[in-house]
Amino acid sequence: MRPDRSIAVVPRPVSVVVANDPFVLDGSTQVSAGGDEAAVAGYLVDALRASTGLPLTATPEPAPGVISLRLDGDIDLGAEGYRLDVDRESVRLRAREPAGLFRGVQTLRQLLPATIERDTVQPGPWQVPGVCIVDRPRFMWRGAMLDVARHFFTVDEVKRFIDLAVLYKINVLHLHLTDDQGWRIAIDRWPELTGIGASTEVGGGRGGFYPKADYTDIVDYAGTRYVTVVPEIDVPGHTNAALASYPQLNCDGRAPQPFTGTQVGFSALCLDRPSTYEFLADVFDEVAAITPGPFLHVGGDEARTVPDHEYAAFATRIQKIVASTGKRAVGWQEMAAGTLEAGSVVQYWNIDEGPARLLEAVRTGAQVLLSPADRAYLDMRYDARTALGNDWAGCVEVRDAYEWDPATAVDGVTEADVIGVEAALWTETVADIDDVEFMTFPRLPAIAEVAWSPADRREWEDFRFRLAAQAPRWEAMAANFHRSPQIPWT
Ligand code: NGO
Repeated sequence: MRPDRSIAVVPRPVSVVVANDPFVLDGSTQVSAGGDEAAVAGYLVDALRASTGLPLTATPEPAPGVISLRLDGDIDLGAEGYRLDVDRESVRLRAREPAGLFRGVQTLRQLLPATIERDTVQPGPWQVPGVCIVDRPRFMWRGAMLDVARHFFTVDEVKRFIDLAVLYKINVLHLHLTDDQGWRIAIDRWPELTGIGASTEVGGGRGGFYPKADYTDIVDYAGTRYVTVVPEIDVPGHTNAALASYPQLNCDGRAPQPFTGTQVGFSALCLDRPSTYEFLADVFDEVAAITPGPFLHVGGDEARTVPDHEYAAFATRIQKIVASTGKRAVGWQEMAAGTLEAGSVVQYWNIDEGPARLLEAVRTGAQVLLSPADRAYLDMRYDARTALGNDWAGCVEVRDAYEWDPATAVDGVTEADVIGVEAALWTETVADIDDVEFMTFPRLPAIAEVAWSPADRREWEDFRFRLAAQAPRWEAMAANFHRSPQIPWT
């Protein structure tokens, strides 16, 4: 494969041909879009205005010297595919759905000079190479998980995380909302979950939670970027914060102390008390009501104190509770011990467990979401010198995050069984947004390309150079990142 380093787009598009003269934005450039395209056009204008200082506006009129966005039913590239044609006269972006236009806008951003990402006026020139790009994702689920339970992150920080992720065409934000150290989402019928359960975090900090309006704010913001929020309420293990809030969830009827350490596997809801199921029905009902997306994540990982047969029965039952809210259940791979509902998604993470349960899950029709910890866990150290992070799955450098294929990651699980790929940032050691960015970049773009680009378009030597070209963009956005020695940064 001959690397075309002049077109440094990540994830690599399905097809790129450089055929024409470049387009240059100037004072007469307009953005043309109809009513159905207006939202994405507005986003594009906002993205271009601050740094170019150009008087760009979105107009419904086709005009010369134009960037045009058009929905077009004949663009047969799926719900997120797009076609981008650039020549000296115009930039034409077409897609069947607004989400496709939005993904195409991210490509356009990356074709412009990195200074386009600054928030003050820059000199230009604002040249877009004369390309014809045809593009569509390999997998429909291209996720990023943020653990807001071990350390709490504010609404603005979560929005920042979304904004950085969408540049790489991530389309799912999985929020790990509850764990031993904190319960982060308000539940009206169980107010102490946040009254008590949200009051701390790892290391003993003040914690925090999202009132429903804040959660809705995040969901709406994600929606304007065609990102689906998948909320996770982790049960029956990882529940010390809930157990500390309500004595009746404990088998001995006594609430434990809040937990600010980092051990896992010690807590579990009392599975033979009726109050536990009232609690679960209320919680999933309230979370479903404020979640427009089709999925609720039930966790299910590491319930080490629950006997196997009780766990299996619970895994079956919790999926029924989710189904009764009209949503599809997602669970960590342990959930496959239960009987899987049609439409359930099993999230693979634990590389130390053999494939048997996953294979059984796909035989019964479940789909697999891939987050193998030695590839897709953003909380693993990059190398032995990384100050932050865990290392139970080894060190995960950029190349490890990049060089694997979803169709062969688990023996016997084929491409058709895979719904997608998700990078997971656990935050035991990640305390603020600078840390989040450091662990996320540059590995999230690597995972994003695994999830988006066709296997035969992915090649490490080529990726290294395209990834290096992202650094000036992160610098322009004041985003922290790890200067991996594997990447030829300039
Ligand atoms: C495990 C565990 C999490 C930890 C994480 C750290 C899963 C699914 N459960 O992954 O609680 O935070 O490892 O890497």
